Amino acid sequence: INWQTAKTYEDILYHKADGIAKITINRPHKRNAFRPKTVFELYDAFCDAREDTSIGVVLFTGAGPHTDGKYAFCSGGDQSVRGHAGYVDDDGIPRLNVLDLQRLIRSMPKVVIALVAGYAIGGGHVLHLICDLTIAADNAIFGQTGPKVGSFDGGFGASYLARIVGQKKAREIWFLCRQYNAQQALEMGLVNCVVPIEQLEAEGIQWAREILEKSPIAIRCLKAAFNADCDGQAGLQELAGNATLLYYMTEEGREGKQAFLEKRPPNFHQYPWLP
Ligand code: 2NE
Repeated sequence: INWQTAKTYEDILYHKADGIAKITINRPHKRNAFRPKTVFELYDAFCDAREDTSIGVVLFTGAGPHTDGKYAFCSGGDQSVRGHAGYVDDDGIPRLNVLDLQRLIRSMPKVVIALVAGYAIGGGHVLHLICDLTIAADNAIFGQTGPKVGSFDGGFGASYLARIVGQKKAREIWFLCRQYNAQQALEMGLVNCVVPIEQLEAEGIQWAREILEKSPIAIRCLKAAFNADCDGQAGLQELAGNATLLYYMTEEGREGKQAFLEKRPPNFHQYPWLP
């Protein structure tokens, strides 16, 4: 695949090729921990991928290995810039802006695949969790650390985790803060498959290519439907937004707009009340 740089950032890399976007956290010296700037850049790149009609799948990954030979997808919030009310940037304002990023990844109508090599820990674990699919390298390590480091994610990090691995396992993961290897993650349904690390990106590209052969509207409606099951009114808004989009594409929907523009009553009698 011939990756082209889509935009240049400080903390992340952003590439595109053949309908696939690849977004890479590039702070291997911090096990790819995110600071507010990292999250702003990720948000920007994910927005770009969302808006680009040529992109159907986003691969989300972490740069590595670091000079010590270790890999990481992401180790969560950068603890060295954690202030009294969140993670602090040069502007001095404390933030938890990763929550905005979680919602964007979850609601964007493109398939997001996490490619996890090495650590997916803390808020980094929640990021892979939020993705539609996760492909793990055989060296992947998963876990939450919140109660150990004075933090927690009681949003998707708790409730969506419990939807995926079950209540007992989710409570174990958060209460004990243990680490789990790729095989254990596979067994608990936390990842879709495990591949040798050298094969991680190729596997992600293969999955992306298979998805790109499918109907974009079917995939976007399915993603919204899976979300609606968990996301209450926000999930229903997403799903219903797709119904509106499809309605706009019908003659019946267009008749309403056309009649308004032509200053005449709409004629909906030509359309059947289907069973
Ligand atoms: C990831 C893990 C288990 C890796 O351990 P190891 O032994 O392989 O590496 P080491 O030596 O701990 O880390 C290598 C370098 O990366 C930095 C370390 O400080 C170290 O730097 P130097 O000593 O070489 O200068 N580093 C690693 N993770 C970092 C981090 N998150 N922030 C800043 N620097 C980091 C091990 O490193 C680990 O447990 N890391 C911490 C994981 C963690 O607790 N993350 C925060 C959870 S809270 C969160 O993410 C969050 C939330 O709960 C709610 C909302 C938003 C965020």
